[in-house]
Amino acid sequence: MTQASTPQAQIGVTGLAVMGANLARNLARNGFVTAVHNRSYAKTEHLIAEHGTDGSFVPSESARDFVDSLQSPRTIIIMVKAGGPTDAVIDELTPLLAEGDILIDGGNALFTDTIRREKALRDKGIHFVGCGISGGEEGALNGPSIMPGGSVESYATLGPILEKISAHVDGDPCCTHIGTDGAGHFVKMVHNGIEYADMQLIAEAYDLLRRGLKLEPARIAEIFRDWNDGELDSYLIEITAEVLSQTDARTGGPLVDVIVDAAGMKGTGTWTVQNALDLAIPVSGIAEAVFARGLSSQAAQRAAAVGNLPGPDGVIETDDVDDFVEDVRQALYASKIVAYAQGLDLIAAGAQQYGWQIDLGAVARIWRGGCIIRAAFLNRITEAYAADSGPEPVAGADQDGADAADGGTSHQSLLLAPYFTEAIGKAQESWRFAIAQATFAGVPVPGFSAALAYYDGLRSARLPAALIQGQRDFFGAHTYRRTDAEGAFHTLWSGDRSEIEA
Ligand code: NBP
Repeated sequence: MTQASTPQAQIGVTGLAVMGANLARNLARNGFVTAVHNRSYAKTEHLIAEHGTDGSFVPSESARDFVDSLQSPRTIIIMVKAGGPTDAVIDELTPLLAEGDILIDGGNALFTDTIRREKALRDKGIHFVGCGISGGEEGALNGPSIMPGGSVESYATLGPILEKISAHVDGDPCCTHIGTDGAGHFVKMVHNGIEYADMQLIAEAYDLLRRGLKLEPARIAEIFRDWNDGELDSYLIEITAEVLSQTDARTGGPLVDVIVDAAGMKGTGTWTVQNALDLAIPVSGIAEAVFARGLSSQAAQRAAAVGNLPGPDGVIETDDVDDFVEDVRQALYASKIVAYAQGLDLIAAGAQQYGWQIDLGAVARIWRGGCIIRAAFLNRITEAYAADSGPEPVAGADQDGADAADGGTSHQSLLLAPYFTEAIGKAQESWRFAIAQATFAGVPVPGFSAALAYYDGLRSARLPAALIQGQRDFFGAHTYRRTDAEGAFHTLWSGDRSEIEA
């Protein structure tokens, strides 16, 4: 530990709760002289007392001393509660900063807040970098996945530091410049949305094995361990096996059986769906995951319905348990591919909407390590975007004409990358069978079903949207386009039913 006399710190962290403290330790362990500050000094003192030997820290009690302890141009990471607290810290620090300084928000900010903050600080000559950081407290300490936005210029200074402290996979850092202003926080938001979908799909697979096949959690843990050796190899599958094999000390039974079945959420999944709705991008896997958490938490409604709403008892009859377990595995894999494809579509649409140049292959690459959705399968996504035959923008796919829905994307689905087309092709018989069995047995699989419905919708040459356009024209004169002529048309429904050009 060193004392603040002359500016000596290379980077600073303000906000020393679990994430900030661990990030500061990570920086110090990687050889950066790290200034540390927190609104209440106790957390700063605690960090220095407990971990001061991790590296070189410069603690400060006041914001001014903290800023003065940093070499110019100053580089400061804010790790406080998102929303008002972030604005409060920015307001406190800004008058103390000089042109060219870099202020990084590593919290889970809403990307539109980041766009606003970046613009306000840019006008003052300060680089504001909204930076998604994933991996929880363990990731922050040992190497997270880092998604910085902000100016290209700021990344020249910041990039080498963040890349050094990030997780590394096959020698590559799990950090890249995502795009300008709010791009990093947008991608982090979608990352969290995909995390929701992935967890829901795993939970549905578990439910089919537990309730459907009546397997014990310890046995299901073994199945998940086995799955983790194959295509599904991922952090979430790995920790699922850990949770399922945990014995409850109080009851001696499986811990999962005594955990209240109401899933919490902090809001980033909801943000993802809200923004997907604004951009008219179907992220049904993420939406179903958010809704399923909502349903799980409706305790009173559920209690009133149990035993009172008729339906099957959830038991799946099968002659061959191993065969059905494999069907569930394939259903999980196919649904997961769809959920990721939808999330990447949303990133592509966000990039289009907000003017970001986002390399989707690089996004998949930096999600391979450090973050909650890290998975072997992300290599396949990176490869798909790198390959000549990978998903390319679709020329002329933008919607136009009569009252087309706003939004949409010209980006081609990941599902059309040969590797994924083949993977889903192989999985789909099992996928359909598992969903059909679940439906007959009364086991809810909203994530699996929504993914399959999306897949079948995407590959349909004709959709019933034609009828919807007819209905809309009938009651609201919204017009429709024809398959055989240019322009917008309206049928005089309450007149002689002739068609006019609108
Ligand atoms: P919290 O989100 O719990 O925030 C606590 C920190 O915010 C403390 O340092 C607190 O200072 C500070 N703070 C508050 Br609250 N109001 C403040 C104000 N008005 N002015 C200055 N400081 C204020 O901390 P966290 O869980 O470490 O998360 C930090 C950020 O990282 C959040 O945005 C979070 O969403 C994000 N994140 C968290 C995780 C995770 O796994 N926890 C993962 C990824 C991202 P005090 O000590 O004086 O009260």
